[in-house]
Amino acid sequence: MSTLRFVLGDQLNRRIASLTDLDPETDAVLMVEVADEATYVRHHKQKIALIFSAMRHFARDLEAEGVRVDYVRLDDPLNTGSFTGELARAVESRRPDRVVVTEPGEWRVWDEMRRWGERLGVPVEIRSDNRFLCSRAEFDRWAEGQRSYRMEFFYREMRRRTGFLMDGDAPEGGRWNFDRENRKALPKRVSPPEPPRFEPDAITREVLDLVASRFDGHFGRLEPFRWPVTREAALGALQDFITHRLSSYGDFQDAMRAGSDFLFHSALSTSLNLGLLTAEEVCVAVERAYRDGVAPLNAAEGFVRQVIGWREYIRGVYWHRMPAYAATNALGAERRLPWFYWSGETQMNCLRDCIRSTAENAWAHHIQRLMVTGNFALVAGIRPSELEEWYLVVYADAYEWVELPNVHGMILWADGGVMGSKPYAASGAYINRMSDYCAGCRYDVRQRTGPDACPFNALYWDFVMRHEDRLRANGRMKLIYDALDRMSEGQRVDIRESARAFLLSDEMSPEPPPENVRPPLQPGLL
Ligand code: FAD
Ligand code: DLZ
Ligand code: SF4
Repeated sequence: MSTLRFVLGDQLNRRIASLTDLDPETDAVLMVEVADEATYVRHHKQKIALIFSAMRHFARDLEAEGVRVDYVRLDDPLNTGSFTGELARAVESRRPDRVVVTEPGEWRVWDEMRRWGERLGVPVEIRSDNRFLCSRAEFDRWAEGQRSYRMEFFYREMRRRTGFLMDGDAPEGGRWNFDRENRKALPKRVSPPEPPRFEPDAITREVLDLVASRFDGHFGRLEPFRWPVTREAALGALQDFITHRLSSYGDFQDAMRAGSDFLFHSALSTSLNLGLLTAEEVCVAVERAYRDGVAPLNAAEGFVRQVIGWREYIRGVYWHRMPAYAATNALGAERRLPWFYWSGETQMNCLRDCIRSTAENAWAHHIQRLMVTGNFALVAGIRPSELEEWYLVVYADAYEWVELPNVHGMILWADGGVMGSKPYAASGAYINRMSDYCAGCRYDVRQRTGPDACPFNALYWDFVMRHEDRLRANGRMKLIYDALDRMSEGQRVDIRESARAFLLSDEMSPEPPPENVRPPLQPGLL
């Protein structure tokens, strides 16, 4: 029986479900670079380069093994530009007995994939994505009957199931979660080591040229390009993290520092989400480092929680709730996304630095995504669909299965609390405590209202007042509403006026300034 095995651009693992029973004698692998995927949102230039380069390297390695690969390049004159069009062409020319594919990471593609068999007149087998430790069906069983979910309970189940950091039936160190230890600000004397840069080889250089010519108007800098594009390089990145950064990962997980883009984070998300690394192997490596005394428990547990907890939970929620999930807007947020999210041109130092790092690296660390760009959008009431598109475009690790629940649920609380018990709203005081941003800012973080006050402050309290009906009854918001109750009516009026003045200011305009003659989405000016 001849099988055509269709491998998508983020399924680059030799053990992916669609390749497990590959027979080089009878089978062929199909991989396609298509315009539809590169432009349905205008992805960051580095993200497109990363995916195309990693795809080409993966195809090369399969060919070296003796596997037949039908690899369609973006500039192939016969390329139809879509997954369905390219699969149809391959079925027409190869006439396989069946097509085998692994389920995709987006509902949009899944919906298309389910129709392939009927449309193309060939049996199509869609296999469960074995890059995840918890399958869609297993998550559905866990979530069944619950109106809202809590990551912490899911995480404990995953610890028991996988055995990571367990001491018999109990969690290693007697506690499931060491998050309390992981909230230190970064002392001035600590200099985080830079993660490795992987210099482009000939394959990557060719892709960089292609992206420069075809996607010049897309957001972000294309070079310097630093990302691992092969499994070998990704394993090197994992080892580098364990040797140089893991031991401080826990302590400084929530810290931020201007101009210091990676701190002690692993920067492994691009490799994990492409399939170059698996969740299991990174956790095995981190647990081994802990058991060998290379890293403390708060670091190892913090990392394992992100991977077998948050990452699997986020994906489970996505598939369990889609497609209805994306359509909710529980807080009725309708403001347009300000232009500065694309240009970086804002006087708010924290946002300027996070958007600069995003433009330069196609990456920002978690607390920047959560407490700066995300928190600002939450308290300013940005429309979920606009912010979701921004996050999907700008990060090299962004695919809808992971981007959407993080933005829609975790940040904007647009799901009304399905995923997280309370919105992650914070004033400037939080950013000041966890970073050095405020010292270099034109705004004053200690002022709550007035033209020089940190905009996060008035926007935060305005948010708390705006959503009082919905949030006051939430036990986790009690201290906040107690503080609001202590404010005088005059203070509340000042807050509302300050927030309103800022929201109407030029900073918040969704359009580029009229004198802006640069191509759109081009933050080379930063
Ligand atoms: P580390 O801090 O080293 O963490 C290790 C790994 O844990 C990450 O590589 C990642 O695979 C996983 N992880 C950690 N937190 C999460 C989370 N909340 N959801 C899923 N996985 C997690 N991550 C993405 O991979 N793609 C996205 O598009 C994405 N969008 C986000 C949007 C928002 C608003 C927020 C708050 C978070 C988002 N995250 C996303 C999660 C997280 O910010 C990134 O995974 C992390 O910054 C990647 O850097 P790292 O590999 O150094 O992570
Ligand atoms: C993101 C992306 C891009 C930019 N280009 C391609 C591509 O040309 N070919 C491909 O197979 N995959 C690409 N991808 C990743 C897909 O968008 C991804 O597989 C789906 O969104 C499902 O996760
Ligand atoms: Fe950001 Fe406010 Fe601090 Fe400026 S003062 S860096 S706007 S938190």
